[in-house]
Formats: sequence, structure tokens, C-alpha cells
Amino acid sequence: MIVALLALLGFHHGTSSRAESDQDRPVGVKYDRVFKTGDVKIEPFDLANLPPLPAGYVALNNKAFRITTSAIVAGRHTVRFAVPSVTEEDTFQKLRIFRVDNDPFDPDGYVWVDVTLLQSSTAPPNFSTKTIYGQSEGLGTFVIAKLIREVPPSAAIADLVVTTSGVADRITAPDLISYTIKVVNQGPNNASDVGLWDGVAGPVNLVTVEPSRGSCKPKYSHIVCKLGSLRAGESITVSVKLKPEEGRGSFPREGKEITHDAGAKAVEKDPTPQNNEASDTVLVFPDPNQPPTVTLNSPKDEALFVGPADITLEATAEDIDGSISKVEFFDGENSLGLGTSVDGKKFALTARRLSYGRHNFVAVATDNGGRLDWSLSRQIFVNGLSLVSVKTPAADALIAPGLDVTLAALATHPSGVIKKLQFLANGRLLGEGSLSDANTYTFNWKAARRGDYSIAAIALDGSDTPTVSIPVKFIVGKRPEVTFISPGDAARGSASTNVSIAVRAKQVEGWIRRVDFYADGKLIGSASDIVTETFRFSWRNVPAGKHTLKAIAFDDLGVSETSDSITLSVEKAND
Ligand SMILES: [Ca+2]
Ligand SMILES: [Ca+2]
Repeated sequence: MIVALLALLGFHHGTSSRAESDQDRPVGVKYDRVFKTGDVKIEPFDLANLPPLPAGYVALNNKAFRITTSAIVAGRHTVRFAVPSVTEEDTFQKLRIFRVDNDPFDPDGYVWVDVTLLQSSTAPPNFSTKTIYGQSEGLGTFVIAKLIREVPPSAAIADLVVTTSGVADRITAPDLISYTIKVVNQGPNNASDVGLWDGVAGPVNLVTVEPSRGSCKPKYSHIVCKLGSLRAGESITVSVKLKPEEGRGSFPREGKEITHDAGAKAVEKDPTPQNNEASDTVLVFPDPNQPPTVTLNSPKDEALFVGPADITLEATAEDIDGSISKVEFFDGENSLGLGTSVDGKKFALTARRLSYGRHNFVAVATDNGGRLDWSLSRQIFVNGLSLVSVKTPAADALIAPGLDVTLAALATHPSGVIKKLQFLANGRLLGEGSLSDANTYTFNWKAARRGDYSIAAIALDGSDTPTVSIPVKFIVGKRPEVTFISPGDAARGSASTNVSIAVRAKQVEGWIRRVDFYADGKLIGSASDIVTETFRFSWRNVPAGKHTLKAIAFDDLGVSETSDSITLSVEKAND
């Protein structure tokens, strides 16, 4: 009955490994917004892995709970907790729900946050049903906390004051931006758990952050510090060095403003929060040293190798106002090493015995002033010894959208074993082929959608070594339509005048990129106007004679259609 009622109220019940219904535990979740329904899972979680609870509290029954869901949800969710074991109303009213949250001053740390819905809320604690609610952004790890010792709210006052010093108003990249943040406790009481944040607005990399005590860490575009306690009259300094990053470009000649904004807080009440923040702005002028440029010449993109392969990477690097100090080659995140050069311009490296499968190469050049450039990445594939090829569809085929497309590939291996064959569409797995004929694998691609595709087949041999085929490119789409509006067929005109040509061209599912106009087989002009379906061209000083006109329309996928031809008779002007 209660279960049914709660379901009506929108609560989703968790599955739990424990069967007893009289336990103190979370029993359901009411989501704020649901995008996709799913199951709630409530599991016990080891308190030993969590920070200590706030002073005066213990976890009821010494338990914590982890709540997860397979639903896709957002917003502030309400979690319902049953506490049947709590029989005294006074104890019940002092129960709190705490949830683990990220420590705002330590990206690797956690803190407990009180998420209890109290009397004034929409779901207050209810002693008669022994129910208490917590509300939080997202789910996570919770405890039902019981107060065992009253801790009077602190009356202590600590006036923190934050100042910054040492920063230059203007610098030139790549010089560092350096400054010192000072936090003073002006008392009258000691400040505890002093936290400091420093937010930086602008393209920089953190070089160093050194607090005179405590610890600091980078967090997104912030630095956050836990500085511990600060006695009245004491101060802590934090020295920061930032490197302005221009990337491959340059800051504007008038300079780029980079700002940081530091602030501090403690547990104690601060009578003057307005002096707890300080900021600086630095104008950073562009590095006079221009960045280098680098191009990865080989291997070619999408090149296939038969492994185990030694592959030579070659890049061209140049620096217009200096020299190249090094070119480093990467395979994904991993450095393959530095290239060698005889002329200081072409750099080469041979990567030995590269593993089977896909590799992603990038070359990074550094000039004599420390500036960088990185090449476009090149994807290559080291194949095993299988022979794999896509048989259908044919290259450059045009297939109508919405139809099922049969993909077929041929795969063999000297050992005779092909374990598996998969089809990839534009590099993404489409599905597994089934053996339909000797060495032939097919896959029925259901209702292929309009687009241009590159289909490859990838075979795994008996030792799971992959071999990928040369891709076959084709288009799923329809031809556009193109018809003449003017001139009409068999029209007549006078020489040395201009003839206005207009066609109607359309692609129902896409758009027309361009229409080319031909007279007597020669291109006389083009039009691209994506606003309307009418494409116009003025043929100037038309020569006398009988002309044949046609138009070819190209859609967004590059599929073309040629109009019917029309004739235009142009007579010599009577002068
Ligand atoms: Ca203050
Ligand atoms: Ca340079």
C-alpha cells in the first residue's frame, strides 16, 4: 500500500541486496527531470573511504549508501529515507541527510554537505511515517546522520583580508605572469580551514603555485588551495607563475588582457567579506618571435601497411624568423621520438615494428624561441596478412535513401582462418558480416540514410590481428532536379545582346551548391544562390548562330543532374 502510494507520488524504488523492510536506509528517488527512465540502485558504501562527518554527528547504524541510476536525469532530485529504528521524536528531528560532494578547495578531496529537507520545505521530515528527505543536484553517496553531541554554532569572528602584489602591468610573451597573493587574518579569532581560490581569465598555463604553507592544485581555469588554520595576526602567501599561451597564433598588437581574481574564506564569520577578494589585470603583448610551421608529408592519410611495419615519418618544418630546434613525432599521445634532419627543414623518423591496427601521427615543431606548431594528424593502419576487399556497393555508386543496402566483402588469410569480419561506415562500426558464400561476408545495412559514405571491411584472423580493406566511397542520395525557366526552347534572339538564363534547381533533402551553364558544350558561367530555387546567369554579347544550352546542378553531396538541352537561335542584328 505504501509502495503503491509512493509510486503515485513519483518515487522510483531502488533495488537493494537486503530484504529487511525495517532497515534505516534510502528507499526511493524522485527525479527533477527525466529524459530516459531507468532503474535505481542502492548499495552500501564503506564509510572508511569517506571523510569524517561534521562535528557532533555519527552515521546511523554506521552505514553509508551509494545511490546510482541507469535513468538519464537532471536537476535537483529528492531522496526519501526510512528510519524505522528511530523511536524518539527529538532524536528523529535532529537527524540529517549528508551527501558527499567535491571539496571546493581540493579537486581530489571530498566533503559532506547537509542536504536535508527541513520543516519549511516541500517534503519536511515526518515522524509518524519515520520518513526524512534529502535533496541534491545529482545522486551519489549519502548517510543518515545522527546528532550525538550538540556543537554550538561558532560565534568566532575572523576577518580575512586578501591582497596581491608583485605583478607587472604589462609584459611581452613568453615572459611569465607572476604575482603573490597574501591572506591575512585580522582576527579577532583564529581562522580555520582557510580556503583560497584564484580564477584566471585568459589563455595561460600554470607554471608554478607555491603556498607558504598548505597545498594548492589547479582546477580547470582556477587554482584552489587549502591553507589550514590562520591565527589572528598571521598571514600566508601564495606565489603564482603563469605562462601566457598564444598557441599557433599571436595576441593582438595592442595586447591581450589576462586577469586573475583571488579570494579566501574560513569557517568563521567574516565581518568584512568585501576585502576577501583581490584581482590584477596584466596586458600581455605578443611574442615578437613568430611560431614555426610544420607539415607531416608522409605517410599519407589513410595509408595501409602490412605489418609488422617500419614506417618512416617525414615532416617539413620552417621558421620565418629563426630556426627549428626540434621536430617531435607522436602516435596518439605517445612520443615516437625526435626527427633527424640534414638540412634543418626536413625531419624524418622511422618508427619500428608498429603494432597492428590504427595509428594517428602528428608532428610537433619547436623553434629556437620555444614556440610550437603541430601538423594535421594522419591516420594509418597496419594490417595483418589477410586479404580483404569490399565488393559491393561499387565505388561511386548512387543509392536511393531509405533502402536496405547489402554490403559484401571478400576476406581470406593464408592460414585459412578469418575469425570475424566487420563493416565500418566513415570509420564507425556498422555491424558484423556473416559468411554467405566462400570467403564472402555480407551485411544488410537497413534503411541507409542520405549522406556520403566510405565503407571499409576489417577482418580479424586466427590471432585477432586486424586487416582493413581499401575503403569504397559512395553516396546515398537522389539526383537533384534542374529545368530551364528561360529562355524557352527554340527561342530566338539578336546577336551582341545579353541573354538572361534562369533555371530552377532543387534537392528536396539537401540543397543546391552550384549550377553550371553550358552553351554548345562549353562552360559559360555558374550560379550559386542557396536562398531560392532559381539560379540565374546573364550570357553577355551572345554570338550569332544556333546554340544549344544546358545546365548542370550539383547538390550538397556533390551529386549532379543535367537538364534537358534547349536551343536558342541568334540572328545578326540589322544595323
Ligand atoms: Ca574580510
Ligand atoms: Ca620563430
